[in-house]
Amino acid sequence: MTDFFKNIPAITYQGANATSEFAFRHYNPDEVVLGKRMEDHLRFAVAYWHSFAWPGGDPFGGQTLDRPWFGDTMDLARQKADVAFDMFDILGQPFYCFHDADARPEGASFAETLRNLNEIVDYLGEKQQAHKAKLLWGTSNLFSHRRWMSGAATNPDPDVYAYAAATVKANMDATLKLGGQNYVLWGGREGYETLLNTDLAAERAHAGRFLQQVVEYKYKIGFTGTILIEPKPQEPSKHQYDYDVATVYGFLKDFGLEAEVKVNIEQGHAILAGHSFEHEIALAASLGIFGSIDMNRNDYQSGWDTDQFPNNHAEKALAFYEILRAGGYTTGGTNFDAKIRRQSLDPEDLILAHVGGMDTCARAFKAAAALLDSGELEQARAARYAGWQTPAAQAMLAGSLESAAARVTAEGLEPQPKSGRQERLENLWNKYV
Ligand code: XUL
Ligand code: CO
Repeated sequence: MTDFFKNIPAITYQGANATSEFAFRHYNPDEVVLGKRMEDHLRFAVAYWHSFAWPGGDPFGGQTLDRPWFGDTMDLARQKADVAFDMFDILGQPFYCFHDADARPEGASFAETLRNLNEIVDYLGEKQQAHKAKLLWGTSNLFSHRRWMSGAATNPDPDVYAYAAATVKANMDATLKLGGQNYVLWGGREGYETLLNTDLAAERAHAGRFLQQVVEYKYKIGFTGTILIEPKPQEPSKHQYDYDVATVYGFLKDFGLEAEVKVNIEQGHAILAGHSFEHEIALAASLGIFGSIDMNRNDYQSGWDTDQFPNNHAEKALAFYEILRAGGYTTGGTNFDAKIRRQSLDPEDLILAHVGGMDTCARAFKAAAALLDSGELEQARAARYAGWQTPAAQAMLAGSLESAAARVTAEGLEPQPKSGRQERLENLWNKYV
């Protein structure tokens, strides 16, 4: 154990009336809900980048967080991993996620960067052996270095496509080696700043071919995890090709990948796209491409991807309801793609941000599970659509526009509007949250 988190106890479940800050009030990993332990339902993960690699900058100011492991040497990278696994232990985290660039220093050449990556991956593998936390997903940072400024797979320069391919290959190898359950692609620079200099059709075609190559490579190396695309409409690019779940689904269909690739849905990204988090989850589930979530909350006023820790359980319950309704996670999980505020300097802030986030999710999850288990909402929904169970309605779907029209005259149909009962359902919802 390093001394970064010294004096911080391991966090345990102490119930809603716990007096210590360092306690779970709602997250009880061993509590069985709907036939499964909460830990196995929620599958929490820590994001390496926000917690251990982010210096606290914003567009107007630089580093505020002082961490003893900041720097570019392999020794510091190992120290960072030590502190990370200390935190996973304190929180009892079952999973973590990382980009290559979060964990290893950049080398002077691709070969050196790869050597650094492989060395740190071996070290992370040793840490995983000795600790509980395992890898939920690996990914490549194809957005921070200046070589990616005009895109990775969508770059006008084919040499950058090659560099992106080499980078993703290395990180898929790393993810396989660490037993990662998913591999994520988020295309922060896969988009454009201005259409004036952009061949949109070519860029989209290259992105599609790249993703096909990723899937081909997955089979070649025997990676049995899930390939996930993380939609986001913009930021850093003005427009990103993986705008939202609907756009990604169209893209996957276009390139024959809808059975191969699923989505990692982030709350803040959904908000930026003008959707609710639960909308994106429900849509992905209905299309058979729901994979995993990045859990955070956006500031509703700033319009930025603020990546804050969730603290509104009533809001998150809507998301967990859709996840449970979809049958829960398979390889996916709840990754806290969330960062403390830049004024939150203390080691305690980092731990307690996660404690609060986990408790918020657990509380949301339990409310959603209880409502789903009661069947009350699903019965109301089914009753609203009951008319579609009749043979006449089914025959109409199998028939034509004319046969439907003929029914109107033959049966003298005059549909009578019925209440949508929204407020009654909202009251029902409030009974559970
Ligand atoms: C950026 C974002 C990324 C992805 C992984 O908005 O969410 O951190 O989750 O690259
Ligand atoms: Co994310």
